[in-house]
Amino acid sequence: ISTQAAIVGAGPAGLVLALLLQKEGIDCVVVERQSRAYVESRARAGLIEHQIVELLRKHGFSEGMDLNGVPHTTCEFRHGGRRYMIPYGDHVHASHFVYPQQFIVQDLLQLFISRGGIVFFSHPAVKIEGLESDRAVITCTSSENSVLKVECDFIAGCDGFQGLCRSSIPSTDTKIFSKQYGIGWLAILAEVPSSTKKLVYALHKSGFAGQMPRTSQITRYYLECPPNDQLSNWSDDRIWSELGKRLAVDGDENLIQGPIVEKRVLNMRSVVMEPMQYKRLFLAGDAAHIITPVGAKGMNLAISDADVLANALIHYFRSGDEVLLREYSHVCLPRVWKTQEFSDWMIRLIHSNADSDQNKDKDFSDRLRQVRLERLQQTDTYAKLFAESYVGLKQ
Ligand code: RFL
Repeated sequence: ISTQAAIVGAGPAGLVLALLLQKEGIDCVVVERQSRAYVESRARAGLIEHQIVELLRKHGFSEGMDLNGVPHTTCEFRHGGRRYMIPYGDHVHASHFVYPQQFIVQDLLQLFISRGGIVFFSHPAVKIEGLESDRAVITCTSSENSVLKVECDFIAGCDGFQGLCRSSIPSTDTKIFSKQYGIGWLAILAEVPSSTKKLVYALHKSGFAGQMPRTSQITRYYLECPPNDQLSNWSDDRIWSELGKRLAVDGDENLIQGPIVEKRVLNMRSVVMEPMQYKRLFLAGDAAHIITPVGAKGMNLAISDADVLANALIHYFRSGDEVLLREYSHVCLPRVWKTQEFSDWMIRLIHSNADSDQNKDKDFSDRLRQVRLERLQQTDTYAKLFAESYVGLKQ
């Protein structure tokens, strides 16, 4: 088949891009490695930045989020048995939305398909050719062993960090920047209401613990652990006991225990590729950069890239002018790096071992963490800077 823009990947980046192009009458198709049921149930992110909420609303993609999402304006840090409430929304007059990623994907897919959009599910892209010629070609396979060839003017590589698109770019034409923090997180999904409606970051001497409400019945928890830790080290009993210990503060903490439905170990690392484009191939979202989940930014960056790429493609198909396509990386990367800087700051705030695993340094870092929390509570300008990055304002 032939189209103007072929989109690889039906995650948040690929679907927002598909809808924005569809809205402007640009012909596009999406190819996706997994089945529809799989992508619609993949629970990952949950925190949507203020400017992404505005973007989804502006284009009419926010019905589900507006009905079922929950606005958040305060987060809570815990350290040394004390709570530090940060009313970040008040500092910048803006709020986050908590609405799980799988629901966003469901909403976007439903909208795109109901408007006539085509998604080839269970069709992994296996080969990309013709990037240097007039038309590029993506070859996909399917479970029936049939082959689908998609010929197009441009390819949007929205296929995540493990996808094919980034690896189709010659390594001599790009530079990869990466950082490993030497820290692991056990990411847990539990079918329980959270004990508080706020996002909680607990800085404990046994390691970080996080409590992030997702819906009234589902909570995401995080526990710091060694990188590459084995899941077999984490029985449900041990998880609840560590959460109880690390989240404890003076007062009324009541951790509600219940079924744990998912657990996985994430290694804290960040990667950025520059530029985010090669000839007819443009990367968006996790395909171009990944970020530690500390500041809850990955999905937000992915949607922001999709918006920039959609504008560039729409401009090109209307006018034949390639200027915005040439500018794509230059427009996206400053935001990506500002977000990486914030995430790096957050990681040092909530971990005492982000720079070194030596215990004497840990004590020093711990004092710095305490000062940072006090300044967040007491110094308006410091808190405002945090709030701007955390809630995600236009930068
Ligand atoms: P996705 O969502 O990975 O989608 C890529 C899609 O491409 C498909 N694909 C292919 N399709 C065809 N052919 C191939 N060869 C293909 N290879 C791959 C995949 O099947 C998939 O459907 O990338 P996208 O769109 O760039 O979106 C990125 C976000 O998903 C990611 O950054 C976030 O989930 C990160 N993240 C968070 N981000 C936030 O903004 N806020 C959060 O609160 C937040 N929490 C999280 C997170 C990520 C987590 N994990 C599991 C890493 C919490 C966790 C636990």
